[in-house]
Amino acid sequence: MATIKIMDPVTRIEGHMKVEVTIDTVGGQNQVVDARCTGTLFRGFEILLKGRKPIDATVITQRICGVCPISHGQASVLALENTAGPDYQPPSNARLLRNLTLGANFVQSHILHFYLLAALDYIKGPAASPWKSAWLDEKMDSPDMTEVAAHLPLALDARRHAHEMGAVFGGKMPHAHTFVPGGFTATIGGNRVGQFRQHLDALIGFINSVYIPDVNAVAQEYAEYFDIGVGCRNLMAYGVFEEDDAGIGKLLQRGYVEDASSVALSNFDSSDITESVTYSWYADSTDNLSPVSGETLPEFSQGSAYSWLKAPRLYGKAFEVGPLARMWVNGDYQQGISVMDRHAARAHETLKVATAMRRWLDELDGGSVHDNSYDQFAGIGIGLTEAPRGALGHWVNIGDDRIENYQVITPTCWNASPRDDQSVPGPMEQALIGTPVRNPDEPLEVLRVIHAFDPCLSCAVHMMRPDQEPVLVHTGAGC
Ligand code: NFE
Repeated sequence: MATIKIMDPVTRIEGHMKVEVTIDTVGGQNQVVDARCTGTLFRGFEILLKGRKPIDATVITQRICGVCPISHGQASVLALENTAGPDYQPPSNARLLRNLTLGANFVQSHILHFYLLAALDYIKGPAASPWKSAWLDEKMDSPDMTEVAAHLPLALDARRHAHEMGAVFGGKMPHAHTFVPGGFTATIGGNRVGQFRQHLDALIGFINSVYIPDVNAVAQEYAEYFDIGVGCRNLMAYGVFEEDDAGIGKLLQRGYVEDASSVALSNFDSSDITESVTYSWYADSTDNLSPVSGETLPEFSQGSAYSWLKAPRLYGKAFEVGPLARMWVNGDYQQGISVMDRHAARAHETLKVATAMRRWLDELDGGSVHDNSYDQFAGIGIGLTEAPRGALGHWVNIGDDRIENYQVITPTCWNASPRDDQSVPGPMEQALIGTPVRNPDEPLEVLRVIHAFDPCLSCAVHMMRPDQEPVLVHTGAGC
């Protein structure tokens, strides 16, 4: 008989998510046969940006999240600059300083994810908060997993290096105040380049000698997870880390693949994206709008809707985004799509970005960091970039020097989306279906699938209804 299990909230993710799975016996084995992911809070940043000065968008949207704020800063400056036309270019130094600060944010986020959010599904942490992990299976006691566990304090130190590195040109972390349309406001004077390089050298040492070997060790011990959590097999990236001032060449290219094709196509733009709200708590009139004309009209009701996340679709189809999608589209990692492939691709991306940062430091010169001819722009602007968790887009419409409309589609909206108007489940829901479960009363394998996506519901949705108490339902230790 089928069992329905609800995890609310799912722990060791950022933000608040409920996951409901139906478990049944298939071919003599318990497995997930249906899944629903729910963003339980409403974000609303789109509404509070209306009527603001355009330049405020960069400050305000960074507050969407403390883990990937630099990506929101980058997306907002790209959107604002795009209102001046597709050819607008800030100075080269601004491009490099943005790359370096965003790169620092990627590195800290990926290290945070593996050691603090995901690894504890495979290793036994010290018996003290915040490490304490549930006992999931006997493999956690293996010598290799015990060695990974011993590296947790090193990861904390590495993450501190990454945050301090980001603050060198960001002014502070997590929310930098040096990202502005027209350029950047930090200079490369003093010993900033030297300080940045010191942190970077330490981090590259950690990534090479600890992080990648630890991911490899977990992947070897839990090799069955190369076959679990496959999902929709469609992968998409907007691309990030501009390598030229025109913003065309990127360290990680734009593109998409369907059905895990090895050849990525890049001939899409944001007009090919729509957001379905058939299963989301938004007005039906906003169904399948392009974000250029998107609206945020919350309408909480029961009906068939079950999430505050909308369901973004490219060409009407669900696409997974994130490090694996980026590395796949770029041709850097195409070994497979699964729980372990997501961890492996993320670790290899960390090294690729950190290595490129050395080159961007060398490319900085004594030229300007800001285009002083920059003026307030008007009209529609689109900023497409990547956050650590995947493709991030900001869409702005400016009239009379005020924001008339602002739309944000975050990576977690792509990955943790509910069903769309065709009732097709979102990428994470698809990845959960088929997951083998040892004990249906404690479906802890489900957590490993969810954590591999590194969802951030803070980015996706935010505000709660103050008239209701949060409900905590857990299926067992670790959930
Ligand atoms: Ni709150 Fe974020 C990233 C963005 S996820 S972490 O990475 O945008 O949706």
